[in-house]
Amino acid sequence: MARRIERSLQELYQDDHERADAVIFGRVPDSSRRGFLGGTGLATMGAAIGAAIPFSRNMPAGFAPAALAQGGAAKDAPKDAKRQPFNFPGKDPGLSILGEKPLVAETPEHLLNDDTTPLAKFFIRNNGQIPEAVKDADSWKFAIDGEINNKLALTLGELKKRFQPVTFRMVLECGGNGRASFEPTARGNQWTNGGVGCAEWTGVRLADVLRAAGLNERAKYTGHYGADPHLSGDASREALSRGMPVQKAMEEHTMLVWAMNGEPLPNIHGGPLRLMVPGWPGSLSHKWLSRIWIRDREHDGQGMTGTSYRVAIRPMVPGGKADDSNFRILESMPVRGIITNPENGARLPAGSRALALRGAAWAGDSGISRVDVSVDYGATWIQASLERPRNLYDWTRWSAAASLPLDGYYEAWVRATDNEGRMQPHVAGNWNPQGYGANPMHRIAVLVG
Ligand SMILES: Nc1nc2c(c(=O)[nH]1)N[C@H]1C(S)=C(S)[C@@H](COP(=O)(O)O)O[C@H]1N2
Ligand SMILES: [Mo]
Repeated sequence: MARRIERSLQELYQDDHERADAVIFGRVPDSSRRGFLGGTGLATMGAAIGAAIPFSRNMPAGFAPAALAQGGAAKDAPKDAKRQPFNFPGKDPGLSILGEKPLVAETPEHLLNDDTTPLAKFFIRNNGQIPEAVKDADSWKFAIDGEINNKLALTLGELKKRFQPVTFRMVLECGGNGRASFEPTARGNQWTNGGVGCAEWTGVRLADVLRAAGLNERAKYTGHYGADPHLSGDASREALSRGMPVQKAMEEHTMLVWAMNGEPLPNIHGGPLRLMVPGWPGSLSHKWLSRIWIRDREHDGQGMTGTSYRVAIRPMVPGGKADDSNFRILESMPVRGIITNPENGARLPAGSRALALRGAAWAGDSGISRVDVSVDYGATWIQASLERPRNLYDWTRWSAAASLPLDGYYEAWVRATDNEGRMQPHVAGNWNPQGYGANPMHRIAVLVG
């Protein structure tokens, strides 16, 4: 009996959140009833989950339990698309495919439990075709032109010899990470939280190379070009061509990289040579990099105009029509924390009274000042202990322990705060048509007994 309800509710949640909420909770209640879940709703939900809910008194009304709520690929893709093992040489079969043409795959939160994300688990985001792997990496050609005093054309071999190599562990995050949490659905790949990874990047500082090129007084912005063909195969179109203000290009951690976790940069991650522009949308970290054009104005390449990689300045009506003049380019990424252990849906043996939680948090150009977790729907919070990041733009690993009074259904929530005091919200805010900047708290379902 309970099983049948569970299946149908799960389907209902996949198809129509709002209706599922209405079935479980009754009509969306007025604010005076907030925080109280009525008798029949609670019974239905307990049956659906197959367990008692010890902290049900704290559940906000209209609340979709993490055990039933579906996000990401499930929203758009066929129901079982997310379950298909990912089949790509050198990659973990547990990655979730968000798109095949172009190839896009995210890393489920529980596969981000390593301090340094292994190459096998690192997410993939392409806008165009994947170019063929280069055999002799050191002969790869790269040029800088535009508003500079000395035109620069170098091979990767020359780049390695001429400039001082550096290694930093840094987060690379897709600008659309978190998009799946927008309501109504925003356009683009439905990333949950897995458009992110934290690797050790080896290369040279872009600033050193730009100093050798000699930026002139008109130099204002970069424009990036790479070797990946447009999806259509049309040679006159770029798969992607984004850029950044020269101030960001001159930052100490902005790099030209040829190695990842001590290995030659894999082709799928842009080898032989890519940009690594930490803290800002991943789209700036151009793969298969062949050219940087130094411009006297904001770059206008593929991905720079309209509402691409832009967020609303004044909030707009969710799902409404965008006024392009109300948009600004997304620069630093917002604060985000995730639980990487245990996995969503974990089952602990009956009688377990402690829950050990582990995760990661990061915040664009900022750092993490604290991470809090809750196992009682936000009524009380436990401050996590933080590990010291290795360098700027590294993520902060955190851990926390919560006690569980009884057997039953729990949710663990995590909420990270950046160095400016900005916290993750409960739900995605500042809706925009292409879905940037969604960073609601991450939550997982845990069943004891
Ligand atoms: N040449 C090229 N560079 C690119 C892209 C692309 O499509 N083509 N995608 C960008 C985007 S949107 C992201 S999020 C990152 C993803 O890097 P990864 O595939 O190594 O994880 O690469 C960026 N660099
Ligand atoms: Mo991206």
